[in-house]
Amino acid sequence: MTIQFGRAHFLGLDAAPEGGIKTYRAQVAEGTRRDGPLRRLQYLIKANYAFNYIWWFKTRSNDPARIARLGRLEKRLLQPLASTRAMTERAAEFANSDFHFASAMLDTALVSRFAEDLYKPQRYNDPYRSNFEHVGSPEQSDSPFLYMEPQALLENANFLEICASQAMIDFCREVLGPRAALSWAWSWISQPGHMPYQNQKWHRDVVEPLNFLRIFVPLQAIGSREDGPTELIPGTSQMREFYAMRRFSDQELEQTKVAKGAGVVFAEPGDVYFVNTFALHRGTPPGNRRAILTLLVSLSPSHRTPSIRKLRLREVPERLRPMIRANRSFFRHLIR
Ligand SMILES: O=C(O)CCC(=O)C(=O)O
Repeated sequence: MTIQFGRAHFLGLDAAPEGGIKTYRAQVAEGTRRDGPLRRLQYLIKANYAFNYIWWFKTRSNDPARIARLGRLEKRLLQPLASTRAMTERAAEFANSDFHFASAMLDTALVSRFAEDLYKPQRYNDPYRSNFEHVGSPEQSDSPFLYMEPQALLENANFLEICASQAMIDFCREVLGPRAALSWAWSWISQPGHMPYQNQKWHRDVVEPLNFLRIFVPLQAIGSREDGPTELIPGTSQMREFYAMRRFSDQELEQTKVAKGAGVVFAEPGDVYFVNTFALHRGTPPGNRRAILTLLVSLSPSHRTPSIRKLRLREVPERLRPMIRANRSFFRHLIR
């Protein structure tokens, strides 16, 4: 249930923030979330705060100059000391180009273990189609996107080990500040043989928190257009055109692509790239199956974050606990 008062929305216990995410009630029914009056109240406060925080600002206007002003204010309020610190060189470069590439940041064996987990027969969904579900192996489906179920992903040991990469966390903190936290993640297989589908059309990620970035972890080598690389027009996050909440065509963006130098990102397993996806970007429809993991890191929670069933530290594999203990704030939405 979602009730609207002007621009504000009230989300009930049976509202799903995105396709494929289980509602509070569904999580309680399947036994993954504990229920009780206090828990309901806590959930409602968090879910309504997170949802309205984004929709209030961003439905009013998505103008990048306005978003940047509000973003600076958010940084100052949430981490007053950090906002006076000088930016590192690579963070300043990221602020200009919306992009940072880190070669061999992750252990390739870890990346391939996680890729195996994504390719194993399981229940897949598609955040763009709330009623879609595929149970089985990827080969048994011709759907354009097969996403790992959010909670299965957020609890996956190999996923958590990837997220615990200190080098990755350090870069997020350089860009966003010490309160940077993992607030959502997606991992999916893009299947060949489809016209550009959903995020394969040019867009900005407009329904995200004010200060955020996304981390892309390719789960296989991406060496040609056939492999389905991410395509980005760098330096467009601040550009005061093309910020309507819609997809854009190649023709509309032709001049901008030439002026700013659009490019595709080729990568090997173990490489990681960080993107301010408020900049114009898209996936490329692949000629071969392509698997990717992407993390949302932000100062404020995303509208999806309150749906996470938090793990206790003792539920996490022992080998990961020291890294998580050392980065409690980064994991605050996932692990208590
Ligand atoms: O698939 C990709 O490489 C890009 C994905 C994307 O554009 C998105 O998730 O917003």
